[in-house]
Amino acid sequence: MPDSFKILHSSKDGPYRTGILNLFHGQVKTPCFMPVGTLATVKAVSPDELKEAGVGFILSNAYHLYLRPGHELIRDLGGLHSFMNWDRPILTDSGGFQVYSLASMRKITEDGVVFQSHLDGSYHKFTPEKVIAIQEALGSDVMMCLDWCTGYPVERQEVEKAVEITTLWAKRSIEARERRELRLFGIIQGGMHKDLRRRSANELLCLDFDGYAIGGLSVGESQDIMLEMIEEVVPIVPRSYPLYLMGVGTPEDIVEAVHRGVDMFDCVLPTRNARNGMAFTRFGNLNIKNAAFERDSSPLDPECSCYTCSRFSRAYLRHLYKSRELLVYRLLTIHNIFYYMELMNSIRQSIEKDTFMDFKKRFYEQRANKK
Ligand code: PRF
Ligand code: ZN
Repeated sequence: MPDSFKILHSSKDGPYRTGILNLFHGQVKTPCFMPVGTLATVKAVSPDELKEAGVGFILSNAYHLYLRPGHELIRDLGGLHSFMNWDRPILTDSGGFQVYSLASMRKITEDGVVFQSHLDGSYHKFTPEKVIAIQEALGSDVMMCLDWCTGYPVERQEVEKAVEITTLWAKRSIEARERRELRLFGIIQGGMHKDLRRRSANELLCLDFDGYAIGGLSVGESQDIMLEMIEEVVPIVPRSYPLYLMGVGTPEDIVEAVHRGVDMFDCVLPTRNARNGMAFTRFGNLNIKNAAFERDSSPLDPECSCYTCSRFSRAYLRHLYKSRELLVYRLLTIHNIFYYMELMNSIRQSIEKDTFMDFKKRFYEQRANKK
């Protein structure tokens, strides 16, 4: 679908650009970051708080919602947007990664994957067709194909098999889709092998997807290797397609991947780390448990204008955290999400002004300079 992604401004100095994704529930500016709402909720915050923090696009998971409460129940209640009261775009992951990381048993065949639920040990089978049906029942703005995500390190032979099966499943996914108003992305695998990355990308590009994702990264490899794999894929995918790096990452990972041509990201880091007492700031990461904050009346980040930073001190947040008070999870989550949204804003603005390289330099200088 060529009109689902419009490039606004391309850099003359590299493959990075800004753009707009046109989705069923609205438009999203890229490069963008999607906070993770696995169980039809971004943990600890409400949809209104997400909007106030500037969020326009979230990710949810077909695997989890299929197991509980069930995609048919959600469909019968009007779809995922209505169920969770979120009226902006949602991308759902297919379950390829969740089966790989969560299920207690899995057996992959050409037909699909049989796995045991991480909730109650019951047996289930995902096929490419089933996963499309689940995501169409949810009403996801962007659906992801069922894929085979390999770990690291892993035998080359297994990666070859994963690429082959991922392509086979991608073809079946395309044929299975019925709701044309929902977008469908293919997922490039290939582990840490450049030739397999190229093979996977070329095979998927023969199929008619609305966008492409790079999967199988951020599974334990170094940042250098991850970036090399991205550099292998970017020149192959025509620039008219949005490119999504799945499950990445730290602020540094995002800045480097944008520089290399990636448009979309998702990661649990801002939300999960918030619940572990870690705040992202322009001046580096900060652990609210730290004794140094006991009497610190300054906000988490002196330059942040989020709900949390404009009202509460580090000392107060530390006290809440030490007392396991529930409010702290909400306040730290709001701040971290706001930080990620501001990061994406700054990235987009600098690309449009042709000052991304200056932005990048200042980004690293600031993060090395704790306040
Ligand atoms: N495949 C899918 N989802 C994912 C990944 C993948 O490879 C990753 C890799 N880090 C995150 N989420 N389907
Ligand atoms: Zn803040």
